[in-house]
Amino acid sequence: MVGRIRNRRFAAKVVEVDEAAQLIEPGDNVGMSGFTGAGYPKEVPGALAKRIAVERACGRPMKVGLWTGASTAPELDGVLAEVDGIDLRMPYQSDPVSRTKINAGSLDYTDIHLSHVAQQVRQGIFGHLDVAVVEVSGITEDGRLVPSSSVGNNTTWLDRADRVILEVNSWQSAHLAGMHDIYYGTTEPPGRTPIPITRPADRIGVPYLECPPDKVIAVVETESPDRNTVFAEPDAVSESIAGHVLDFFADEVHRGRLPRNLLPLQSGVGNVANAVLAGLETGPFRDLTAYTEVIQDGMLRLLDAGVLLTASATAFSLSPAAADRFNRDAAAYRDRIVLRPQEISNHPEVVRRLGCLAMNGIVEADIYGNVNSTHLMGSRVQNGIGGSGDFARNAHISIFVTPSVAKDGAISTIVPMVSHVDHTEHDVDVIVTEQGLADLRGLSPRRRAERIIERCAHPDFRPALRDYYDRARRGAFGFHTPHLLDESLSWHQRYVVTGSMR
Ligand code: 0RQ
Repeated sequence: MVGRIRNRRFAAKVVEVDEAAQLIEPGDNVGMSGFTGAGYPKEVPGALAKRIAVERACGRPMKVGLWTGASTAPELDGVLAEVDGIDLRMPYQSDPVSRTKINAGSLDYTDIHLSHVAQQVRQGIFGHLDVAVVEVSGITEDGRLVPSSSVGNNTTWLDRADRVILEVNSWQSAHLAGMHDIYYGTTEPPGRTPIPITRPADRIGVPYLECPPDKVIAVVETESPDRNTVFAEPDAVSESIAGHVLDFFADEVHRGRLPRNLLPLQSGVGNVANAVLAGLETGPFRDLTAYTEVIQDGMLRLLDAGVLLTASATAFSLSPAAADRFNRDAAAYRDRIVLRPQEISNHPEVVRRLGCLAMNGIVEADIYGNVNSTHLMGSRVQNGIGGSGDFARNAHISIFVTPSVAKDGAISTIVPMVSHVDHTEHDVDVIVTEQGLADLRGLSPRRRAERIIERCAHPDFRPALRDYYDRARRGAFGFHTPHLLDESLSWHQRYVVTGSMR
């Protein structure tokens, strides 16, 4: 057989997308593929949303539990949120429609560490998984599935679901075959054995996903691009942040604490994280490696430039232009990129063993080094914790990057007390803004406060932070981590009331 579906048993299951969507029942928990806009099913979610709208019009409200790898795209999260078709969403999202509904209190969202999803699902924490809807880039003659541009939780979905719907997307490069490393060695404790990755590009599994054909209830053929966001071109602020990070790395090398080719890099989502990668392109470091979650434009450019030798991740997160380029040249990247299940790409054991240098974006940090990655003004979720906690807690050095102000200077991202905590002071080694870099390692809380205010705060907010800290040092209940409790969140309250922290 030719084409992307080369197995007769699977080929016999090809149906129109509307027919496939009819096979999902009201109340089902549905595990869908997809991670940061890559490898998500492109057509079944839309057909399901249409069906949900029709059911509602007929007086039969229908919702499904929606589980994925991480964020997807408007064709999945957006359409299903639009028709109020989602009962519970987990573990990460960045969709504007979903975000609005979550923050309006009409959509339940459970935001969990990405490395925890598979084991919690295996334990049944979220209930039973009824259906898996998984995009693949092909099916081999002997019935194995060639994964697409993300792996995410697909092994778990295919393993746990009663029924499986496959989307075979011929837009995805046929040369993805062989790029994946699917590890089937994870078991539940007791009796777990070490994950034998000792270098970022080690391959410890097989290149294909396995799924018993009997479980497959429908196969849908698609030819649709991944829909990723375009990154903003690095601006002066993000270039300056990147410069501080590079100087810090150079100093660590100089002190003999990092090798000349650094340690495996992890870089989070967002424009600033992407800009730091762009900075590495022209920096002094060569022969780098990455053990990370997503391969974004900046990382692909580092591979192209030969600065990065190999990269391990669970997904791509490329702009349309970079995705086109990757699709043209995928064969050339096959030996240098490894895509793994997110349980492995984000595994604490491996992150600690390899000594990853973790760099993640944040919403805000406080003067003692606690970090909020997820909530605006303590109550509105932006995206989710994603993999930042998996890496930050276990990294060799955990770095958080942010511009010092947001919303045209109305908000200071360095605040007296964070309005929500994702990464505690114990997991935060370094904070960087365009103003400077604060290395917090080894410092007591009061010394951390002095360093963060001096090095990271914007000059417009620095005097007010100093004033708060000085008064807290005199009037707090205790002087280990001095706070004025009636004032510590007043900056956020002022923003909520007046539209500015000033
Ligand atoms: O809002 O678009 O309405 O203006 O938040 O901010 O500056 O574009 O930042 O793209 O670097 O993302 C933390 C969201 C930063 C991201 C976050 C407003 C700001 C803007 C976005 P507008 P920017 P970035 C592994 C790593 C958690 C997950 C993670 C993130 C919007 O990095 O989701 O790390 N991280 N995963 O105006 C109010 C503040 C604000 C603020 C920014 N202090 N108060 N609003 N904004 N700071 C990868 C994965 O897990 C997949």
